[in-house]
Amino acid sequence: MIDRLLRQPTVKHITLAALVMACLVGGCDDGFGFAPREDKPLTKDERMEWWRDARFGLFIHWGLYAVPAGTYKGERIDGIGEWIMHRAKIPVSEYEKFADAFNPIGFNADEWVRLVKDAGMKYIVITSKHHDGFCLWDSQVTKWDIMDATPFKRDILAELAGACKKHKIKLCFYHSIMDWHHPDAQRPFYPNYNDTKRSNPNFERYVETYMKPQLAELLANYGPLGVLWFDGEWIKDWTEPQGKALYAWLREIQPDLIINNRVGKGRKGMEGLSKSDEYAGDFGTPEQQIPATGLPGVDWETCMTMNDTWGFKAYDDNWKSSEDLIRKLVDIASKGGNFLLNVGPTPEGLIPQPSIRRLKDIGAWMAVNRESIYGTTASPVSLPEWARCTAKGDKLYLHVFDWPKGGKIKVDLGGVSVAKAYLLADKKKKALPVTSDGDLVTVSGPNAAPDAIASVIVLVKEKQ
Ligand code: FHN
Repeated sequence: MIDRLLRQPTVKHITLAALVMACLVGGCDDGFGFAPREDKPLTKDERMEWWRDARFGLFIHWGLYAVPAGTYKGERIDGIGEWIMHRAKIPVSEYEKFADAFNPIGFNADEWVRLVKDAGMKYIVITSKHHDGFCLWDSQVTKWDIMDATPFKRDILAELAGACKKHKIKLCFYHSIMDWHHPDAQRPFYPNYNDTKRSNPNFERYVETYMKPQLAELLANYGPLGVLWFDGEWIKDWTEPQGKALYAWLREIQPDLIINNRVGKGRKGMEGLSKSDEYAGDFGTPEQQIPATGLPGVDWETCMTMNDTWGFKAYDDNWKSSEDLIRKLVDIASKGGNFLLNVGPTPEGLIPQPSIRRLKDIGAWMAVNRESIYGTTASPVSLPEWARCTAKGDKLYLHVFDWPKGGKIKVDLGGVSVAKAYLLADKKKKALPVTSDGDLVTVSGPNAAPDAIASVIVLVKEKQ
């Protein structure tokens, strides 16, 4: 029934929302790891709980741009790979040809989700549609999708939804408001698809008869989603009131949904949210950066590439080291944020080997130290460059990046008294000697660093 309605773009979307909601409330099991629906709507804190606990997720930028992989007509195109259509000024009719070559038979949703789980990540955010407008699912409102335009003809999002359900990983969708393919959106702006000064007089039609029906499909057919992660909101035709209305409409359909700040124009300053109700969205999205002191008072998530591109670029070898990525995860957690780390799979459907290696390294560190990341809050103390701290219950987790020779760790805990200290890696929790001199606490650990990247000392606070 919903399917049939979705094929009629003129359907009144309020009715559609009600139908989708009825389906979700009535028919969904909780196999996705979501709490069963309460009669009472969740508070924001309750709704954000799983996300705040998770701290670490995988961003996947995957689409037709993986086919040219950074090269067009023999020329290497500067910039991020998924922008090649714009950067190389590729007309829509030419770009559409990449769909014929998109046949990622190596794609294995189960393997991807296992990799995510083993890396210690709790959620996946995948590009349902990036700026090129191409859809990775079986959309009924366009033929510009995986089923109709490519030889692959498998609903990638459905396969991922199945694997996420099986492995209890939250599935989340990235969705671009800007659309370079749709005639009522930015397509007529060619050769400058990203012209931020131009308007399309038919943009409202794109929103009502294309974007919203597509979002309704995503909410109806892939189980309860964790997050809808919008992007491409900077275009002239998108306004904050539209963002607020879309936010409300989506949460009518899935009340527990979490939505990022780019649903509206909330990407301000350090890409956080205003503490007032000025902007729509639930969390800020600093991109390729970690705010120096976090974003106190708002939820936030740093998204970041492992090399210099989001979408696959065959020759981008500027990889961050595993050490750097693990320390970034710790740094972000110590400032109260989440880390959304990106991979850009190949046109064959494979996650690049350098990304896999890094995810495995992070997973090995997380297997020992995850307690110091999940469910923690920002550091209550400020520490020097060589250390970070996270907090949970009666414990502080002191992450030491540069272990001092001799193993004496001296930190100013601002008056916190320590009842016991031990290495998180030590299953026996053998107490390490602790002395205090005013606010300065000294923990005596082993001479050599227990972990070359980040050794975690658990500091159990004295009961007050
Ligand atoms: O233009 C996009 C870019 O391609 C990528 O998707 C990133 C991820 O956050 N967001 C946009 C730029 O802010």
